Amino acid sequence: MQIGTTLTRFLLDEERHHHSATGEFTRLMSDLTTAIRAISSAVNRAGILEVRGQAGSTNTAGEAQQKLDVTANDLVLETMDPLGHLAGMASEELEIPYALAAGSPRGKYLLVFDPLDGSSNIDVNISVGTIFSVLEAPNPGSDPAPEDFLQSGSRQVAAGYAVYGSSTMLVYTTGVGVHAFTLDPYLGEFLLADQDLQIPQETNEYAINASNRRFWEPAIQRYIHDCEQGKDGPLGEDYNMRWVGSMVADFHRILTRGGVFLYPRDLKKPDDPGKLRLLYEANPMAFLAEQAGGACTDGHSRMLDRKPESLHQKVPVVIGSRSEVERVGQYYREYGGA
Ligand code: P6P
Repeated sequence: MQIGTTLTRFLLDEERHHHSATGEFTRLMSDLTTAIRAISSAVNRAGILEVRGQAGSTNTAGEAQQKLDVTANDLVLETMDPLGHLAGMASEELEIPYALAAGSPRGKYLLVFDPLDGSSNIDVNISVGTIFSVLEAPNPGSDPAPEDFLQSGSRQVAAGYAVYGSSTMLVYTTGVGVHAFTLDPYLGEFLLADQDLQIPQETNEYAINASNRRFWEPAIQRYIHDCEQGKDGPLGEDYNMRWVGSMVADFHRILTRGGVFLYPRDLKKPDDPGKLRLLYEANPMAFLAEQAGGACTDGHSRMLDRKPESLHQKVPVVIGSRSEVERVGQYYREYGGA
């Protein structure tokens, strides 16, 4: 039986692409996968460990926290804190950045993460995920200021996600392609599944929460109408729709077989620019999408160019096959950006 390429081996080989590599990032990723393996175990035993259901608290967006949101968050914080790779962390589940324990060495990176995206799906056994983004700390070795996290997505050192589905997979990029690994629960190792993943340029599949239709801006209304017209409309072929309600699951499908995911600004909450967060959802997924030949915008401009204004800032998201993302952008321009 061939064991294949372990994530650890792949990371060590990948170091060669980064001439200034000190091995620090490799150790960070290796330790982060320890937390991910622990989250995978908790998710897979949710019904047994009685960690399903709501925690009775809310997150930064006022959304009810699931017990597993808190468990996953704590697993990342507790695993990563003492290891010395990070100067600080920020999480969807924490209002302000997490300050490392007094005795923990400060490292050169910042970790920003959504510990359990799509967690409302836990109780119905639908795939959820962990999303992470790694940035360089402006002042390595010391505690970061809150504004140190507010870096454009183009400055990410690495980004990735774990998807807890029929199998647990880890997908990440350091800017040298997108690579996917499957957790072998018996070995306890992530094994290389796909190297240099590419999002098919052409697709006929879209993902959007269609119940918000009446709140969409005209450009989105027009694009989705095109998709629904299928071969009778400008797209010239029938389209299919999927909506998991878990961005990681929807994005993983798009990364694997193409498609476009849209969570646009909608007028249901006119003061909200969107639902998804820039720093720990849109930016990491945008880095992956671009590295896989796809694209990600806020409808108007490249996501990775946006300068974050706050830690939990929300943005509209259009991500996936480049031709579809560009078509949406064209419609926004035709409608004068509305
Ligand atoms: P809706 C999960 O709560 C999430 O942040 C994304 O993972 C997902 O794509 C989206 O929200 C689902 O939103 O409005 O369809 O429930």
